[in-house]
Amino acid sequence: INPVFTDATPVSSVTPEQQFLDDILVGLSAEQKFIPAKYFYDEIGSDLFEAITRQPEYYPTRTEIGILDASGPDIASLLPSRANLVEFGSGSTVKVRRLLVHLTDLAAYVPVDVSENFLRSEAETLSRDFPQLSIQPVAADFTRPFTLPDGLSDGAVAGFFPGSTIGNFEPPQAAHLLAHFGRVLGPGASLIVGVDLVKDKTVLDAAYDDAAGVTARFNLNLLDRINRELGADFDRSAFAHRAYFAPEASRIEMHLVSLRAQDVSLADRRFSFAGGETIHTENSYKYTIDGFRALAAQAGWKVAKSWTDAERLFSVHALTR
Ligand code: AVJ
Repeated sequence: INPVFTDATPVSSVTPEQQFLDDILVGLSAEQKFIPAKYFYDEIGSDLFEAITRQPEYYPTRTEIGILDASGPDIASLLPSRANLVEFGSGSTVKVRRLLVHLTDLAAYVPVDVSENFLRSEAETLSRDFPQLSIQPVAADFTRPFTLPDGLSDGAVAGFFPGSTIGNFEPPQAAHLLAHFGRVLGPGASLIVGVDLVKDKTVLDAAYDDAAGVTARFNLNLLDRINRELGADFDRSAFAHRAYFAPEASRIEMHLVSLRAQDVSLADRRFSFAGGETIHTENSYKYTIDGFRALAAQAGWKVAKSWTDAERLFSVHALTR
């Protein structure tokens, strides 16, 4: 299975390496230093994220899977027959498999991901387990305009955006992204979205600072990655992981804290850190069910149905246009 390259994304003249360097230089030059969260996911970072999802404190993944298993028949009945399912940022196929067992008359599954190799290998294993399903991967950045493959059935199109990835965007950007999904999917589309919920601060803090230190390694891997790929000289032992729920913004913030005053060199530049100064590495917004429904409405979607677990830890929403 070869991924289709979307032609709607303009060919950019900067290489991914150049873009990575530019983004890090911009982030380290800011008053509050920051690194875009998308850079967590090199090969080591992706493995560490998988390990995070197995930590007892990290409830989102297993809770969302439980909701998908329970609501699967309901979701299947909401989708029109012979629908095409488009997953934004498909990554591993663990979650969509839980839906696919219920969506037995799906016309095609369209995984969309920037990582072409991963996309191809995941599509191949999936096609072994669902031999009747037409799988049509698209190698694209889902935040940018792209076109769906030619030759999808005339059936309606449904989007799938699990994992509370929506929480990594500032709420106005999250609304823009939901509206963008509506344009990509077209008129009459549905969208199934997984959204993490606001809850007790101690539960949230623990989920992003597990006792085994896996999330800490995930966060610190950013510095190793910058050293490896861009030739910087970060001393990772001089930084510490910090993650906490900030209730005013309703978000988890992750930072790397400089444990002493120090300088770091990168591309002939030096960046100074005061002791205690931080690099902001991630935001993970948490919504109430009504708060997320309002955001979806703002982006032009109607909320068909919302599901949660018994402890109200996580939510899944079916939206329609
Ligand atoms: C799956 C990207 C939404 O915010 O919970 C997990 C990433 N960061 N632990 C999340 C993450 C630290 C995760 N997302």
